[in-house]
Amino acid sequence: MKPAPTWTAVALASAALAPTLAPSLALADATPPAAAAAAAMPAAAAPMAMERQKSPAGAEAYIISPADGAVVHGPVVVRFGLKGMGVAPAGTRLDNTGHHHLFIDTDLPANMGAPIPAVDGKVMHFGKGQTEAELTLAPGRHTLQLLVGDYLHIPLDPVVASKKITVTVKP
Ligand SMILES: [Cu+2]
Repeated sequence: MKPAPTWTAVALASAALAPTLAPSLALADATPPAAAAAAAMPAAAAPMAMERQKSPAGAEAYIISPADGAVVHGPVVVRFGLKGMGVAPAGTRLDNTGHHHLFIDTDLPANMGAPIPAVDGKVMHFGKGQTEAELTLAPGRHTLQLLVGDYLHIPLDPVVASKKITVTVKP
């Protein structure tokens, strides 16, 4: 008859311990989410800002060709490279994808929170998921730079853009 009371005592001790541990664990867990929620407040308070799609860590856009500094004859075929994420047509919402935009003789947009504009001869969208383009450029020096946009043409966060390269088109 002795073992029965011993078991009961052990069970009671565990039951008594559990409620003591649970609240302290809950408190410890609550601190980081509360801090994160506070940090997220300014973004949530700006309903007009469009939510940017996240780019995967290490994603990179680059111009495969022409090489930076190349001297070429027109028309110029520009080949777009993308590492660490995929290409999807505009309008297709898929995680870790986007489509290319080519900036010719112009800087990337100052506002990365808005859809990339289409500017004739300066900013081209490749919304079908194209990975190259043939350009007719006037003779002389030109700059080329890629910027990846999401299904709504909004740059990703963090921004995935190539280095700006320079090409010289021979007359
Ligand atoms: Cu676009």
